[in-house]
Amino acid sequence: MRPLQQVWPTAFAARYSDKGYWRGETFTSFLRARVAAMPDRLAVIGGEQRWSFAELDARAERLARGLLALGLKLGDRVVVQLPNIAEFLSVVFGLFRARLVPVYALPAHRSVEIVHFARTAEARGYIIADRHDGFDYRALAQEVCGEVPELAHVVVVGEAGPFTALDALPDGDAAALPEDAEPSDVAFLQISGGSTGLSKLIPRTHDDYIYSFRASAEICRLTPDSVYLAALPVAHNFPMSSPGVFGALYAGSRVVLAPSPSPEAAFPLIAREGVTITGLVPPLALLWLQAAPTTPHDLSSLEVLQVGGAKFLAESARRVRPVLGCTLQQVFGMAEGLVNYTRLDDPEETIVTTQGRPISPDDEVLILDDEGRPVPEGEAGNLLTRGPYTIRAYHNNDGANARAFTPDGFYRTGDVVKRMLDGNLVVQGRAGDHINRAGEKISAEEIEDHLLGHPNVFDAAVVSLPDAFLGERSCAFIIAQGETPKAAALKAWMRRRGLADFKVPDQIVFVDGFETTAVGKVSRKELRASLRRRFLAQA
Ligand code: J2J
Repeated sequence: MRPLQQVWPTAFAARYSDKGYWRGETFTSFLRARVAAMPDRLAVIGGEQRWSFAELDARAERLARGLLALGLKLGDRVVVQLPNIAEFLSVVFGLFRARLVPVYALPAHRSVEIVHFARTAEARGYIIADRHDGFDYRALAQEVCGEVPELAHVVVVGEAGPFTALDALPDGDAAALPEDAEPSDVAFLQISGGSTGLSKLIPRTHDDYIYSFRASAEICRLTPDSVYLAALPVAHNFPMSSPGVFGALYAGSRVVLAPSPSPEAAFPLIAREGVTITGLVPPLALLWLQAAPTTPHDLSSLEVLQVGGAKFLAESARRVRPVLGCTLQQVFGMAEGLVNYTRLDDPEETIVTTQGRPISPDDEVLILDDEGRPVPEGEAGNLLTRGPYTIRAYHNNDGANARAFTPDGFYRTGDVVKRMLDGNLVVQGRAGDHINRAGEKISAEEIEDHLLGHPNVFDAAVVSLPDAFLGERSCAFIIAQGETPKAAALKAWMRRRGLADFKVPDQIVFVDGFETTAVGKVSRKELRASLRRRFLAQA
């Protein structure tokens, strides 16, 4: 098995420790510290479950023992695909306690994605819920295990079917629990938004990730009286760490897990649990703004609504305070590291028109033109960053690492931004060819590769189109061969292939041919841009 690493050069690591960003804490040590300080305080609410810090910790420890007794070994990777249920937290803290390494998958992922994560991470375990949202994850696990036999242990929250139930794990021995991890160890693998090709795995250490959510909790002014609602799928980096469930637990706040981010599911929880802060992607924020004026539920406890993952337009942003009676916080972050926030006491104009500024004084931000020269202050350019919680490399992916990182360790975000005089960033667009569909990033290349697998597809180019609700939707331009398939049949075929639903193109347009030049084919990038231009000009 390839070792998991995330290595900052010694001088940087020393600086980040000296400045107190990295404090030598681990997930296990911080949870234990909360248990010592406030054992009986309510920490996690999900469905019928209401757990104190002590109960969360006790459950995590039991799971840790059980998972090791099952046969998982120190350092093994375990794909975790759970919806927003309390067990998400007992499972991941249990994995940390056993020094097993979670690989976070989204509930929307299907066999194509899970097989890819399991293989790339060389995972030996897979933890799922029995069913969620009408989908049976045990059937998915059977399919995945057929392709990845190394995935020896499948554990199910609920009815286990042919697998092991989380509640029926063997009783493992407390003495078998390992010493706590080193703070510089990789704690888990997060999934990249997939800007080109398949998703990459992002190794995050205890040191760097805990810094990012501890500082985020401070920026969001979380206290033990705060109540954080995880509305988005909690495996996403945003609700996980900005400040997310981990930042909330770190601050001694309470976490409420919503089964769905819809107003119907979330509003009653806000009223019942006195939720003070939550985070949404822009399309959901719009739905909430639409539903709030007529809801019978009391939303007055809400103090902060965070919006991020995709650009929130100023005209929508302006409506948050008058409609919801709370402060908007824009969040511009990435699973690779850098997170920017507007601050709660910023002038309203800054809050509605910018995507905020970095967490850390040591987040280095470069804004460069295509030749790599700094752009004049206030002009748009490519954002590169380096800092105490931004990775230096993806897991086991030399090709991507050579493209995504400069020799001196800056991460090329692919985002085009400008910096205002007060240091706040405004996202202008991006250099890459992915589609940001309601905050889910889709690689054009990955979808094109799938489409090319269809016998009646000769060539395909996938582009983003502006969409009033989603922000962007995906459109596949296709040159057919033989019989032209029906768009609906092609979409159904992609789903059957085992692709997450959000990756199936929203729109399919059949064309006779693609542009070529005298010298041959234009680049994929130019081709996508020209198809998009031509389509929008005709619309
Ligand atoms: C425009 N684009 C944005 C924003 C992210 C907090 C919040 C979000 C993410 C996230 C995250 C944007 N305006 N406000 O991990 O901790 C686009 C950019 C960015 C990419 C990263 C967090 N907020 N984006 O969205 O890894 O293009 O992380 O590079 O999923 O989302 O996507 P992801």
